[in-house]
Amino acid sequence: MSRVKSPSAFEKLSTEHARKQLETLTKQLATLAQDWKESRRGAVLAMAASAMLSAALAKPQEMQAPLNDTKSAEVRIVSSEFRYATAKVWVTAGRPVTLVLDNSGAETEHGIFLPAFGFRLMAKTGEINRKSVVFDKPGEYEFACDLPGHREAGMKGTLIVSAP
Ligand SMILES: [Cu+2]
Repeated sequence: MSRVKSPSAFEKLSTEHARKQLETLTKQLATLAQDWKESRRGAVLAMAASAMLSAALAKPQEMQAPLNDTKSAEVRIVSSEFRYATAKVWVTAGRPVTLVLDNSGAETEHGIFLPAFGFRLMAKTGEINRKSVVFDKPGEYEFACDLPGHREAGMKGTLIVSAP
């Protein structure tokens, strides 16, 4: 008997993973069915259940894909009044990076302005916007929200571009 690691071994793992998820979901479905009997929100619950089921069935296939070897790194910056949750951002010079401005929890429009690179990314209330960019000069640069008063209120951070 050979003990070669074959794709089928991996498939087995995936199948087992799917089965476990299905078991959990079956239990959840049973609970939902019970709820359905007791409530008038049956349709909503059934929809939620089928959404969970298809999500579970989709998972094992995702597992078979190689781990995401991102070519363009993504940096997420969450903005609120009046700060960035990520006030220090590290990137590598010469490599494409996608800056994601997550303004989904903010009460007003915010932005990221990097005067050194003439880079600007804005997001309205509730929006998540992204922009890909290559920073080619190593160094430390300030970024800030340049809407009136925001930078002064503390909406600023540092972009550190390291040499490759
Ligand atoms: Cu702002």
